[in-house]
Amino acid sequence: MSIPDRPVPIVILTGAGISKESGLDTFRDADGIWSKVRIEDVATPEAFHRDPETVFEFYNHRRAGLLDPAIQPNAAHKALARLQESWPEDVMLVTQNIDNLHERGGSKDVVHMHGELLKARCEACGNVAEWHEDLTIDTPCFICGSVGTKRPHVVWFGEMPLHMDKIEWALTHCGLFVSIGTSGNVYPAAGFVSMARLRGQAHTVELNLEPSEGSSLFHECRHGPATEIVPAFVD
Ligand code: BV8
Repeated sequence: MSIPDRPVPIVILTGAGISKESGLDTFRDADGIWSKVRIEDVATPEAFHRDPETVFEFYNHRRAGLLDPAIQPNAAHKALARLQESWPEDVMLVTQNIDNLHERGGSKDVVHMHGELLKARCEACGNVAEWHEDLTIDTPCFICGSVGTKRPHVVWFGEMPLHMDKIEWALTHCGLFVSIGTSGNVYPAAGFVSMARLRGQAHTVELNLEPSEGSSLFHECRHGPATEIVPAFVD
């Protein structure tokens, strides 16, 4: 694995493509999630305000799907966990994904910049808790007791991604930035490669099934299924 000789953190960004071979849909592939529902109807604060039931149903369906025992971490998730084990202080794993397959594959301290499907948040008290059941508008907050204030702990379009200060710091100090399984369509994640190159002089690598929107911005691109190219890159 081409790691610069400077002892600086490695930053990895993953997207839906790393979970595809585990059985979870991507978003922008031909059969992707956004080919079945519109972002404006299910993944914006306006949609939630206008029609919470539809938004709850969208995430309840995905949550139940993720909890299906057939959905398991794959060789790519496990390879990244091995990498973290080899470089415990030097790897920051940032994911756009809201699934928990990195954790179940053995990764620690996963930075979920778009939130987590198996967590719910109370807008009244801010409490974030593990949540594996269906959410409805009537689900009370078991911390403050408010009703009508629970939502999926997910970052919608138009909302600020989580942990951006920590991510931007790592990008400006890393020697290696690796982007895995993302189409490079969604910002600010799609801009991370430029941030790593311009402010951090990192070596940048894209591991994806096919060239992404931002492929030309990377020093190195390897294309193929994540379960093949990620272990090959890590090991
Ligand atoms: C924000 C959670 C500002 C929900 C998601 C410029 C700068 C800043 C913002 C913008 C900007 N331009 C536009 C924006 C607004 C917007 C945006 O980027 N819109 C896009 C559509 C143009 N961004 C935002 O709104 C973000 N917020 O900027 O806030 C702000 C500032 C101050 C104050 C307040 C706010 C928030 C974006 C987060 C939205 N939430 N996820 C949920 O999951 O339901 S994003 C959504 O796209 C997905 O959830 C996913 O996380 C994300 C990225 O998708 P990918 O992971 O890349 O998936 P995709 O299907 O696209 O690609 C899969 C790839 O895998 C493909 O390339 C495929 O080839 C590959 N693949 C397939 N199979 C395999 C494979 N690779 C390997 N192996 C395989 N087997």
